[in-house]
Amino acid sequence: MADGTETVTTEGVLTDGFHLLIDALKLNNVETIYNVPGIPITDLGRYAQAQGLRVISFRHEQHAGYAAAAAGFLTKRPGICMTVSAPGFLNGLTALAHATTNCWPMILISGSSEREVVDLQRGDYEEMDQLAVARPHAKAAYRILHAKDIGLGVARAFRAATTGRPGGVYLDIPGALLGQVMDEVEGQKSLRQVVDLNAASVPAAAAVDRAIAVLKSARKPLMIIGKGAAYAQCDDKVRALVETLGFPYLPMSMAKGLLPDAHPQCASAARSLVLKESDCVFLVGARLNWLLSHGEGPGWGEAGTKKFVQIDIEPTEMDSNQPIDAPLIGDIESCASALLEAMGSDWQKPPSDWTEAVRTKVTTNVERMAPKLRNNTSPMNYQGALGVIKDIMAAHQDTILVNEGANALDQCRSIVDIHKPRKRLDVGTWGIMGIGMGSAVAGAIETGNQVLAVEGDSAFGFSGMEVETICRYDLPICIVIFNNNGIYRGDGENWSGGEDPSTTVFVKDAKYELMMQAFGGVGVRAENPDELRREILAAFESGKPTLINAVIDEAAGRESGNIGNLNPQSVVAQRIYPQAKK
Ligand code: ADP
Ligand code: TZD
Ligand code: MG
Repeated sequence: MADGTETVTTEGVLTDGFHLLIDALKLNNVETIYNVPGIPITDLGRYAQAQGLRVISFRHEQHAGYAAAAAGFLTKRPGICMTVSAPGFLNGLTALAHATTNCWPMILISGSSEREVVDLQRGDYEEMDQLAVARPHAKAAYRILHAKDIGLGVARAFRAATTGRPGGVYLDIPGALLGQVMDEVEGQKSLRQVVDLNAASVPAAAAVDRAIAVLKSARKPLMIIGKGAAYAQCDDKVRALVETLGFPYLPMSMAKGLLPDAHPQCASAARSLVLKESDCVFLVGARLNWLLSHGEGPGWGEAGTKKFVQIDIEPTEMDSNQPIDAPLIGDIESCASALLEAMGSDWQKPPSDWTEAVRTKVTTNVERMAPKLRNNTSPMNYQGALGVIKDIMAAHQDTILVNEGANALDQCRSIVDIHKPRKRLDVGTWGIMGIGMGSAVAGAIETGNQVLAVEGDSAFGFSGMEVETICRYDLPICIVIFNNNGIYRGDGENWSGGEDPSTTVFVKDAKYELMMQAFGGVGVRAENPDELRREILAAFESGKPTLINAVIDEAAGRESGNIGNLNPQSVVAQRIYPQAKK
């Protein structure tokens, strides 16, 4: 300098927590972060974008989180969600718990306030002990305190999210960490790339022999394929296993399309028959949880008459509901390979009286349903509207179908066939509303494919503001709202006779299409199946954000869709309220 003093330049010499974190994510092949900005992570998002990551900003953290969870399912790598502290973190935590419950890898990175202040509960800006709050809802939870540990923390998060049964991992980033500096060269050396992220887990030979023996002895076998098998991304192996075994199979909802739903062994349309009559059930990446009535009750036939074989990567899943006669602990690809090898080339397919009985039932039920799917009424009922969507999905098989609601969910799941793996994103193991727009955004971003979101009007409301996000990123997402003016039905009454609407009904004939128009997308109304078909096809043609307000008969739905039996019953209601139905 002119005065002769020397300036120590730090440029190129030092790095900081912001950049080490970004570099650590990039080193582990992260391409996209789903986020909502704010203190202390606003600049982290800006710098990440500047460093070539795609940073998708949402309007609410829950939807950024659901996007990250869905990304984990679609890609078999942790989806990344980034939030601010306390309330932003809590908003994202719902999605992290959802990812853990669904066995999907996800990492929630939340900024947090000053440790010194938080830990003495002195009342900081957005004060919360986030690590403690996250722990019970996550597969693992870590906090990084020093810049030199960023590589370690990120590596632990990646390993925990994916290894064994996948799940959600929380990574706590105190704001002060981001500003910490360290030598650039040392910093780069401290970063780690996780090797063999989805490591194989090979089943023991004795377990394979035991499984083969049980499968061989079955006279009326059934296979149930769950979303763990879709997640595993060994589609050819699963298909080979199904076709070599020759068993009828039921796909759980997000396993639909792993084999095309029109596959001759698919028994979805004979679900009651196969669950009740089968003598051996082979579970592949599916849990015997509430979605399968825990493997018991009248729908499962006489208790104790079935044998169970199960493939799962999580040892403690075995025997969690029914006794498992032949547990195969390992990843699906390794287990399927071992079974196929042990079965050899002369595997005896199951007795044809069983497979033909199942096939006949499927054909009869499909034929019985067909005319209902051409129901051309206005307003539409669920079948008429879903008949259109079934046709469109058959003609556009790469489309990602997002689906939530009650009737809008249950009827869509059973009517609309899926033709390719991982093309259906829905409410998952918890059966939650609110996954819609986050899943739709992830579907579009992670695959580049057209997305079709079939949404109950209530379900849509949980994430509806994200239509702005969809318009902002100009994503090829077509939202169809099944608008029946409410939750389950739109014709509920206030049993007190008072003026407030019933607890389950919404504003009649709401103009949801205007929400999309407000942000520059296409918003239209469809009153009959022909209009619905035309508008969906126009949306696919243009690739523009589109919202179709599909008018559904408000009396068409059932209480709680297909799961009304889960509602607790009041012993006095029948006596007190004349309106209460049996
Ligand atoms: P669904 O709801 O479709 O029935 P679940 O979520 O209940 O499916 O079950 C998925 C199961 O798949 C979980 O028990 C999980 O541990 C298991 N799983 C996930 N990935 C793999 C894998 N790669 N190999 C084996 N099992 C897996
Ligand atoms: N909140 C959350 C997070 N998840 C839930 N599952 C619910 C509430 C309860 N719930 C259901 O289980 S379905 C549903 C709610 C509120 C909405 C059903 O109405 P819809 O669908 O308009 O989405 P249909 O077609 O009218 O049945
Ligand atoms: Mg509704």
